Amino acid sequence: MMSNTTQKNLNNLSSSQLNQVQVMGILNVTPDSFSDGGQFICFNNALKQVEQMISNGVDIIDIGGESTRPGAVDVSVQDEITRVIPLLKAIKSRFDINVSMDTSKAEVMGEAITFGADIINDVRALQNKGCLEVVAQSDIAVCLMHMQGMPRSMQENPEYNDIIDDILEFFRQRIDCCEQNGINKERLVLDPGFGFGKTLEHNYEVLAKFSQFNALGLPLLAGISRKSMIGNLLNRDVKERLAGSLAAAIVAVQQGANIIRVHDVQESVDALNILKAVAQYKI
Ligand code: 7PJ
Repeated sequence: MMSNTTQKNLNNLSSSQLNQVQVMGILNVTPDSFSDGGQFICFNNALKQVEQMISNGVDIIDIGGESTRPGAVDVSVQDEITRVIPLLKAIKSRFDINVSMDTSKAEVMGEAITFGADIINDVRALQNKGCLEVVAQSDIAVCLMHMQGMPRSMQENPEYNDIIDDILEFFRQRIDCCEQNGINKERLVLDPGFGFGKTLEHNYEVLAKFSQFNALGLPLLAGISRKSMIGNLLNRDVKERLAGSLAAAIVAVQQGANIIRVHDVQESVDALNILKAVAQYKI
């Protein structure tokens, strides 16, 4: 029989907490992203995809113009701006939806802020030159993601003392740094960065212990959708990772993830709705 503590751990989220979980839909406009690279390069296709995600219940659209997959090539500031800013403007003028900009470049952040982005999503946690300053001059939200190393080489030999402690320590340092530079803690979201400088085992340990990141008192984001941690565990090609991605997203939500970053919006909203239906009956 399941012990009381186990049951409590699986059920400790209230219905109202679950109702606040947000689905972030991924919109890649890079020619080389691993799962949908090139598909949305065409502007009109991108807008159709946004429309579809909105009708499927997305809360935030995450626009990314730089691929961060292992070994990806660098993109120039101008190329990234040309890819993402017209799309941001078009989305903001046509739809009433929150937009997040997945970028690590201060110049792109500045443009994104000017043209109405609601969140800066930085896989380098504002460590690049000028980022803290640009973000400090605005009042938008920022997602600080943990990554060990840099995309080109991050998967070569990732090592940690204690992966959870190491990530928590990184978060504390970045939060301090943000506060010292005039970015209030209230604006921050934290993300342990699945797949960024982490082995398969590291990724599952982070997922298993995800609830420990709640200790910092900030909203948490989990981005697991279609990643190799799903594919390599299940031996599934990128197009066959939906079930695994949904299961992992739900595990993260049950441990306190406030935002899930996904490719498959409709299916993720469905999975979340099952969790919400169950949560209504909890003691
Ligand atoms: C993440 C991201 C993630 C956040 C990417 C991919 C690679 N931003 N951008 N968290 N991943 N915050 O989608 O597989 O996990 S790009």
